Amino acid sequence: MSNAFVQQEAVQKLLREGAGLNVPGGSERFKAIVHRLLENICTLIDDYNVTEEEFWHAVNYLHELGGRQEAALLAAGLGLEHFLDLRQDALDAAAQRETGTPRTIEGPLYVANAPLADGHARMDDGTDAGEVMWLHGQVKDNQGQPVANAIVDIWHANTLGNYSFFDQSQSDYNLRRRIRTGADGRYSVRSIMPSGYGCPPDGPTQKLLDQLGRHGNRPAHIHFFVSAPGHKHLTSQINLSGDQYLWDDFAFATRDGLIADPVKVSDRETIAQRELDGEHTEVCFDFTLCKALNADEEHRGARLRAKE
Ligand code: MBD
Ligand code: FE
Repeated sequence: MSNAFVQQEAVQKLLREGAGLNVPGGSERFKAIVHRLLENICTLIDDYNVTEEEFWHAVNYLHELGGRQEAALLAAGLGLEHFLDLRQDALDAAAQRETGTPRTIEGPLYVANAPLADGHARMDDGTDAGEVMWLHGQVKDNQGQPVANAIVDIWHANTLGNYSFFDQSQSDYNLRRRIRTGADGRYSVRSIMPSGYGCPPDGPTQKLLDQLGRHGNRPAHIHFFVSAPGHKHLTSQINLSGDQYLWDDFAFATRDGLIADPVKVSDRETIAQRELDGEHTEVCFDFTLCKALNADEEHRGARLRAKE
């Protein structure tokens, strides 16, 4: 710590007392973390000569963030959620674990318990005149063998970049489905092509991004949770190639190995087979799951989620 003021005994005593280090009770780990946080904030204030006006502006910003339920959105936008992925990747590499499909951030817009279907489902309610998307693929293990009884939990935005539940104009669970794979490990859905997402322009996240000279846009993407007995839970997304924000995602989720190329389908036999009316866009993406080392790894980590 470079700053002399924060090092003064009276300040150090205040930080210890603020974090409850001088009293019994509470959690040792939590106390240590809060102590570090307080010291970091005080050092920052001192190093940058943060004014009292700026300090209370920041406090009020937290109120705004909570009031608009955007704390998790900001965590994604500041790259903190991606940092957690990079850190898990590094831990996996250090443990020389096998790699499967890359992980990438969940984001703040998941809703639990979407309708569950075997093998195939239609995801859209038919009210959005978006281009029909036929999304399909196979869940495999590290030996390339199909994984049966995998749950592929899929969610994506509509043509306005909005997600059902958070966008109350959409029907319940629109563009949200869970598909259970059969012996062939395959999943397929009929849906509509999603558009990219943009942060609420009047919200606190965008307000902060503006001050950083950054935009708040994401490329068109589709989220997945993929889980199966004996396999490590995967949280990931695919990005659709051709999007102007493909490598300029405000949430830093784009990764090599997670880009799918949409293909126009006009073959009449394929159209008939899929019981579609005509030309549509096909998106194919396979997943490779790693073996779980314990039962915990089979499930997604705890996090406050809608309807869970
Ligand atoms: C999204 O759709 C999203 O996936 C993330 C991470 C942040 C905001 C909107
Ligand atoms: Fe998203």
